[in-house]
Amino acid sequence: MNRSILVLATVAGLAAAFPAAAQFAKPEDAVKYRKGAFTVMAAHFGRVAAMANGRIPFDAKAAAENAEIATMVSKLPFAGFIDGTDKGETRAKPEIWTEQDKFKAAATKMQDAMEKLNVAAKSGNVDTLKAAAGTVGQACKGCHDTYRKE
Ligand code: ASC
Repeated sequence: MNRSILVLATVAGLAAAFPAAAQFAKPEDAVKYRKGAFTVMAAHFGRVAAMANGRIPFDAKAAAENAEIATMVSKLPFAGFIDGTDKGETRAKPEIWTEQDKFKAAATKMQDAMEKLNVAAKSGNVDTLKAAAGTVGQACKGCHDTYRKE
């Protein structure tokens, strides 16, 4: 591998490893980024939740794959809640910026619950998965109730 490719690969690797360092040219880009991340997370968590609820048949491999993606993506959206992104095409409430510690704690709660879901999904035990999915769902809802407009 030549040197500049190596440098590029390193930079790309760091950017992927530290999503909090995501950069946005305009506030709208940060809003789009976080919405996109929430959309992807919801799609993959939704498949796991549907299995946990019995809405679709349980498939251990699909559960594990989707939980893995949802867990990874759960790290991303919060980098998009930068200053100046409380307006425009967003349902984010101003409390996100006036009580940042609480918002961060709520985000961490969801991310921790997602990590547990990921472990549960790998276990292949549907009852463990059910409990873990319930905890994730509560964390999602808790944040929506407090920090998302209708
Ligand atoms: C989901 C999803 C959410 C949460 C929430 C839980 O699957 O997309 O936003 O669960 O509905 O109450």
